[in-house]
Amino acid sequence: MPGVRALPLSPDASAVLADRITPPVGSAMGKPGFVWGVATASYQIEGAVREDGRLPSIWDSFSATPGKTLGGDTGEFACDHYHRWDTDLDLIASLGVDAYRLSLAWPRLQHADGTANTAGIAFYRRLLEGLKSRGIQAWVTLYHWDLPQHLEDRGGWLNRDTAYRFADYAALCAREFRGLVTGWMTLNEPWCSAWLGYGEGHHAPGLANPRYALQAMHHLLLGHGLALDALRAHDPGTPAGIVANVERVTTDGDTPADHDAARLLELHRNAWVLQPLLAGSYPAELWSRLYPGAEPLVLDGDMAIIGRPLDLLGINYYFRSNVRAGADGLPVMVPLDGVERTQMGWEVYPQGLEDLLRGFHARYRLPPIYITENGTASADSVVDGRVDDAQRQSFLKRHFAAVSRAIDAGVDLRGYFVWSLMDNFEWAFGYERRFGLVHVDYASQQRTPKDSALALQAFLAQRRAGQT
Ligand code: IFM
Repeated sequence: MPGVRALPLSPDASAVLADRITPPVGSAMGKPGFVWGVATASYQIEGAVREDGRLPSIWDSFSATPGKTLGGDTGEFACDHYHRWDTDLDLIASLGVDAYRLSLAWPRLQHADGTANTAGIAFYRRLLEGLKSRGIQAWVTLYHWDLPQHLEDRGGWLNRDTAYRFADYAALCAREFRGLVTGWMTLNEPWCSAWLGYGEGHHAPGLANPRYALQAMHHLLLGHGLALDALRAHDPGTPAGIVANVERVTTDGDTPADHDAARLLELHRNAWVLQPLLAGSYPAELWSRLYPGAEPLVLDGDMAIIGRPLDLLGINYYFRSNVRAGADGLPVMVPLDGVERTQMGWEVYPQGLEDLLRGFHARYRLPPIYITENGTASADSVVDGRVDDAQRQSFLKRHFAAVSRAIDAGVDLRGYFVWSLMDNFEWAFGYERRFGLVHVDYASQQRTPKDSALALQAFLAQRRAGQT
């Protein structure tokens, strides 16, 4: 593979590496049928932002604004995947995974008047056919944050009309790509779009008002429900759902107020998204306690659209937060000392994933669950052709064990996608933070599988041989 450095490994070395990552012996995760995959997103890897009629997105504008991203990094070139997709697919195939989770760039697929951009469609068709010919399932997210800028210019997710434009785009994708997609996901992490993008301004479009965030969330979820209808109308039979990021929240305080503060923050992180999707209502404490006056405008019938049954729910999990109650009883972040952290500063807390999955299972009627993202960033570098990412291997092994325990406890969990296939544009943190199983040298675009990639490859080979 040009541009990819692969390590020849002896069988002994492979076995050692596999052991560093393997889920517990006998786990459902080691059985045939469990879906193993890797994940990426369009703006984070593609580059080629001005090619073949692609329109500007909110992330082009945001990252080009001084001070918004670390080092002023943008997605202009990223991993140059738009040109290297074929060898990148070979790389994915070489890992031995069953599936690849990717996202489509809305600004590549529709012109500003809503008509189809045939060059963009041709790109994704080549990609999806390339996956199919390699025997790899395509799990496709419609929206991983790259909103066309022209829609933001008309209010973005604050404008109810964006939800309807999203449904039109979903219908186009379903018509064009049906037969090539194993699972559809409407939105990736609406919490991040709404809160980081409209509530805090750390993400595009960079607005900072909780009232905006609650309204943007409502339109995102409405768009999700309308898009589900469109996917089902134009690609019936292919499972469709949504991806939510979730966060474990605990308190090290010992007062009832501390526990209430943890409950409130967890509601803001998780129930804000999951409750409307799975139980048909918003948690009203969002506006009665956390953000007074921020109740969103919800029209008759909206909650029924948002609550359409899901065929699948993607869960993205990374860390836990610790809080205590402030003087007003509201949550205040109190980072714990002496815990293991990643390059992002996030606490490594695998138990949180099991806790959350068991909690959701007890509270909601869940559709089949897929871990659509889990992984870690570390300051990896290539030394003598090798990347020794010991923390990632240990992180993954401990999270696999947590997932396995959740399955044993009765959660219908059917697949796991590592975030990410390769190092990429980590949004406001630019290229410094490395989440990949594969190291990317951005100057040369050389890809070097890290030891975690080799370990995953070795484990999946053992699984195929029935040795897990
Ligand atoms: O890189 C992101 C991804 O785009 C969405 N989920 C979290 C990842 C790590 O921050």
